[in-house]
Amino acid sequence: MVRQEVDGGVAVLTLANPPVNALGAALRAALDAALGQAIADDSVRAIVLAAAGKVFVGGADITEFGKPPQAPSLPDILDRLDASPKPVVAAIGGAALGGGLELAMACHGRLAAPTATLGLPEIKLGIIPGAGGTQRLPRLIGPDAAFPMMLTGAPVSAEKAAALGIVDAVVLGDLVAAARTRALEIADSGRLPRVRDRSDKLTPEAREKFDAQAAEAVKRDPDATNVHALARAVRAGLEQGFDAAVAAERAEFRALVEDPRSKALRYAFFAEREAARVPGLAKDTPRRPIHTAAVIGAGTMGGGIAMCCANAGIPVTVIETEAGALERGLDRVKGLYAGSAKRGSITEAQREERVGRITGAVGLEHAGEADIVIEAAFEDMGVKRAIFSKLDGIAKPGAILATNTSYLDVNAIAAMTGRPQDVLGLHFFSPANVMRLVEVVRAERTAPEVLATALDLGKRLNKLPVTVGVCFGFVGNRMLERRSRAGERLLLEGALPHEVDAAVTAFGFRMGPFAMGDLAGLDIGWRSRKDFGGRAPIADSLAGQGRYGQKTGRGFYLYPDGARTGTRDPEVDALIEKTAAEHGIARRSFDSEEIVERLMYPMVNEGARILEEGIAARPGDIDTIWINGYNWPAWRGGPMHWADTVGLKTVAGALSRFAAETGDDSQEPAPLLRRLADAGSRFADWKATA
Ligand code: 3H9
Repeated sequence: MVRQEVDGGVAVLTLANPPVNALGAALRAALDAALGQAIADDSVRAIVLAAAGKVFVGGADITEFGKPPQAPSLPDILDRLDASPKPVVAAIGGAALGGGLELAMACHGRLAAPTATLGLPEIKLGIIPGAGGTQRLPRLIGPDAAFPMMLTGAPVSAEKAAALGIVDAVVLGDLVAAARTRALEIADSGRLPRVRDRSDKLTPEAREKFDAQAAEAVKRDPDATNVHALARAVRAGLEQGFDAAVAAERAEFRALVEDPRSKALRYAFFAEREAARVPGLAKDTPRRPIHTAAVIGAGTMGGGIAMCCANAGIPVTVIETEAGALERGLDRVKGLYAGSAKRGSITEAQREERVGRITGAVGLEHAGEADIVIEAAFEDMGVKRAIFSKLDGIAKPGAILATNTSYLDVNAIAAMTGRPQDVLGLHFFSPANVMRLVEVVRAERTAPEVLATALDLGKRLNKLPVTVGVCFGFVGNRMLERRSRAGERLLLEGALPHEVDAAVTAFGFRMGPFAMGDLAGLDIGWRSRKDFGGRAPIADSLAGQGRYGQKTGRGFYLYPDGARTGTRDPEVDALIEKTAAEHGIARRSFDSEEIVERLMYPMVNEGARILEEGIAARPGDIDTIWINGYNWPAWRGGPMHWADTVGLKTVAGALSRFAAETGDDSQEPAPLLRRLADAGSRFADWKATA
């Protein structure tokens, strides 16, 4: 796991623990032994720490968290580095994250390749750095630069790391050779620079700035236990000696590993990666080459999808039925790119390049050359059927034909072509150029290589593709529909929109369902219910009065003078009361806990049906969809993980009660949920049998 080569007085230790050189027990033991050996070897004057593969070190092995500790620990290894009489230089060729950066910071020098990225992302896993990161980073770059970096967890580029002082230099040529030279220079100087000994960056101004940042962070996210812990750990380093502060950090880290928030975030990390593997789809499934794309429809969705292609370097033709719509769509895309360039999130050259990859055309016949055609036309079965039957005669043989439908039957769309094996759904989320989630809808006859190609394309587009089966609304919208229905029912039974929204934001969503409805436009659900059925008497009455939400200044809330946050409208309260009376429903009050249960348990129930029907392969896939497409709070791990933490017996019992109270049998626990609840089991233990 650690290769050792001694040459010219330098021992080069190369970590080789694919795929990301995570610092698991075996690698730690090998590294500790190799360091011990190099330090003891009289022919060695200096040591270089390098890594095989694209990643330097991806951090501690997250799978070991919560398990009995195995020596040597990472802090033990860092103690060895601190005590080393010989210089150790880190040659950082790729990502140095978490424990990886902590390891590098305990070395006496750090050089990075231009492609390296460096960061302490622990916060995203609900923890804080646990091997001196909260102490060494502030000593290297000042607490006022270190705290925001650890608070966001976002890595910095090699160039930025050099500018900040995290690495000594960026090396364009042979990184290991440069690290050898640097290690010998340090050995010759007779002085071992240790980050732990530095205090030059701990200036009164930097401390003051950090204090303000910490106060603000804690205020913004008062429930985030790890944000509080991070602030305390950094402060400990300013008030106590290094060793005492490291001990304080370690105690915080250990406590956080047991925090349910961290457990949920770690679960979500692995669920997201597992979602990339589709059961039964062989790894070596052949892929079709994708060099060019066509997007049908220049609306918000089509434009966003075209941008994703252009951003990934894929030339794309945007197709419309008439020149005006095309021009408006392309102008919108250009405007979005101009905005990004103005904000500095892309360079002017990138803007030009990306805009240059998008061509407009009128008429479906322009889709003939594309390797993949993504239809993003109006959400109407008739429109989609017509497009696909025409495409069948236009697209070149072997082209992948994708529909960006959010609800419709992809099997029926595929049946409009003589090549259903080439057809699947790619359900992007709005705005498509921003949202990472894509539901990849595998239809009955989609060929494995078409699915595999689409999944690869998703990654190329920097998306998070999750494979789902065909049903109305797939995974995300099908469950959302349950929540919407429950929301309407709550209003009739006594809750008011602002109470429901407050309960949902307190649960952790950025927005409640009614504020969200107003933002998206109440006309959308209204039209869709007209087309597909479904009842939402209150939302429908509002939409029927032309109260579409923010865009008309009135919906569930009032938005006077273009306000972005709504205020309560007594007329809506009266409408709700009147509608409840018409339905003969006696109203009562609900507390937030009950509101959350009423809204979320039916979603979990639908999730159970989705699993049993094989629409999603794993509970983790459902959770990945909800966290990344619907803003489910990641620290609650997604609806299925959350239900496990609540206890499935409790969830099933409550659903039976809702069914009895509302007379709605569809609230009864789904067979899978009931089975798991009766067995005292969890979704996490469930495996598909088919
Ligand atoms: C930490 O360091 C705590 C310390 O402060 C204190 C210690 C005392 N552990 O993402 P990918 C797996 S906390 C275990 O697809 P990429 C991953 O599950 C850690 N496994 O690759 C996947 O497995 P599979 C702080 C890990 O090239 C495979 O590796 N570090 C770990 O797109 C490939 O992963 C982080 O939070 C891990 N640390 O991206 C960084 N990392 O193939 C977390 C990955 O079976 N990691 N795996 O599904 C990342 O952000 C990305 O993996 C990385 C590579 C950018 C490194």
